[in-house]
Amino acid sequence: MDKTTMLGLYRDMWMIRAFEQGLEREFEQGNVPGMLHTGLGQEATQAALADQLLATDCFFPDHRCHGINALAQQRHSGDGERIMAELFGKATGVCSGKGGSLHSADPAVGNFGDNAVEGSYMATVLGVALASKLRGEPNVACAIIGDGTVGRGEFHESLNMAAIWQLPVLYACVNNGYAISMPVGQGHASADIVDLARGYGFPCEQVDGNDIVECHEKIGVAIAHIRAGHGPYFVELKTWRWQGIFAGEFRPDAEVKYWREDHDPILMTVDRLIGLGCTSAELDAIEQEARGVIDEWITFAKESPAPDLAKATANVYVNWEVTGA
Ligand SMILES: Cc1ncc(C[n+]2csc(CCOP(=O)(O)OP(=O)(O)O)c2C)c(N)n1
Ligand SMILES: [Mg+2]
Repeated sequence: MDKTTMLGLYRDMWMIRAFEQGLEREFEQGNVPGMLHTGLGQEATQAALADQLLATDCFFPDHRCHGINALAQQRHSGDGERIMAELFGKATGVCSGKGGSLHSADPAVGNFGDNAVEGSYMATVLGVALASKLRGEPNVACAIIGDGTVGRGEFHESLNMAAIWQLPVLYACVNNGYAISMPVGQGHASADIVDLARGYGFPCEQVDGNDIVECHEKIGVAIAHIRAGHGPYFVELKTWRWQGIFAGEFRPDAEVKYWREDHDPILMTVDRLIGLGCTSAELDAIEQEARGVIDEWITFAKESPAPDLAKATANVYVNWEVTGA
């Protein structure tokens, strides 16, 4: 990977990390309603996807995808701050504050939104993919799912139908080792999810999800394959989330140290960039710039008005206003 591309991805990873850390801080102060699941530690997976999915593609983010949502919003619409405002439940959010973390969506930038029911969009993604195929458009429909979703029936139904119909679906499985606190090897027949996907007969790849170069390259190969009309592709991105679902750490100290210190996606990229001749000062400036942008987004979100109560039932369904009970 050339230095310019890597620096761009380094910046994107800092945008994600700063976004999540800022959000965590605000959440602890009671400024962010609802629950909070962050993508801290998984920045490389999201930066690599955001860099290569187009506004004309579609992606279904999971509950840790604030980063990809914000990058797609910023890249394709120039208003990433509206994802932050959405998380704060404000009228300026992409869903006017009604979506929050799990239902932030903006199809204009390719973001088709998450769903509180894990795995449900494994079915929906097929419809978007089928529409692209019937129209002859070279678009990719991407489902970003956690390892936990693999236990749902929809996971297998989706892979099966995508294979039979040769649909343009990218399955990006973010295997962070746990669903809630269940280790992946205890919840599934294989700790390597790629083993379970291979039986459906389309290309499957396992990737170090914290290595931005490998992530970017392998996702690029998958996207090129799908765009060329060769059918679905499955990528397992092996990573680790900093955050548990609940407060407190349940994982062994050595495992925490390995992932947070020795295999941190940002620190790994620093080593590579220094090797390419970048200076620490240059890299610090990129981090500070990202933090500055995110601080502005947080200010925007905090200063934005709350949604108008009188419009609480508007746009709940497309073209179908809900009238009072
Ligand atoms: C069908 C369904 N079952 C259970 C839940 C509750 N739930 C929310 S997150 C989660 C674990 C998801 O694990 P994984 O997919 O590995 O994602 P991670 O949180 O590790 O990123 C569960 C079981 C849900 N949202 N939907
Ligand atoms: Mg998981």
